[in-house]
Amino acid sequence: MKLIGSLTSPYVRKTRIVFAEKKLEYKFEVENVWEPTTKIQSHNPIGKVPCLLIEENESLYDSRVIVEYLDTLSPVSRLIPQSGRERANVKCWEALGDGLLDAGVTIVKEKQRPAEQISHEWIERQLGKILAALKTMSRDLGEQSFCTGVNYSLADIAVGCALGYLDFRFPDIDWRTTYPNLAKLYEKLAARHSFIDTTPPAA
Ligand code: GSF
Repeated sequence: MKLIGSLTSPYVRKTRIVFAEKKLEYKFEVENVWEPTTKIQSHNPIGKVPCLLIEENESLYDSRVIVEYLDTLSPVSRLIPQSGRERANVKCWEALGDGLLDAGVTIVKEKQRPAEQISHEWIERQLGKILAALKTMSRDLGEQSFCTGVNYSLADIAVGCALGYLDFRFPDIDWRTTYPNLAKLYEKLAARHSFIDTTPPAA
């Protein structure tokens, strides 16, 4: 399998962490999808990474689809419960982490527009989503060891990638002071090899 991605994308990071936790082999191809010469659309018509090539002409895209597939490939370290409410809960945590990322990526892109075109109202709206997501993460984590209780799961990976992205792109958001329980969780996650090996390079 070959994963197409970038070293800075938090969605790609989530996928690489799952590869590592599942102990699955893969090749990693770095692709800059913002270059006009990118060939990403021959594998993913939406033009985004991560994109997983299963065969030369067979691809899977969207990190949520890829990680769900990877989890079925090996019984090592099950990351998503098989069914029911438990499964939906883990996927909802993932949606929360990814939703925070979507808002963050939107802000980063908005700020790259020419100064006179930047909408501060739009940025504030996205910032509101980030802050609301953090509040919900902290409330639902409570004093548990991991997002859904005692077991490490995809929920923790998604939340860890979201918090890591805030450190990377939004160092002014002091989520550690506001939410010490998230800081405690993140400290545990950041010590895992899967997180250490996928830390984004300094901006
Ligand atoms: C989001 C992927 C994404 O936005 C997923 O895979 O989970 N829901 C998708 N990827 C960005 C890179 S980044 O900001 O992480 C991307 O490839 N953007 C290219 C574009 O044309 O929007």
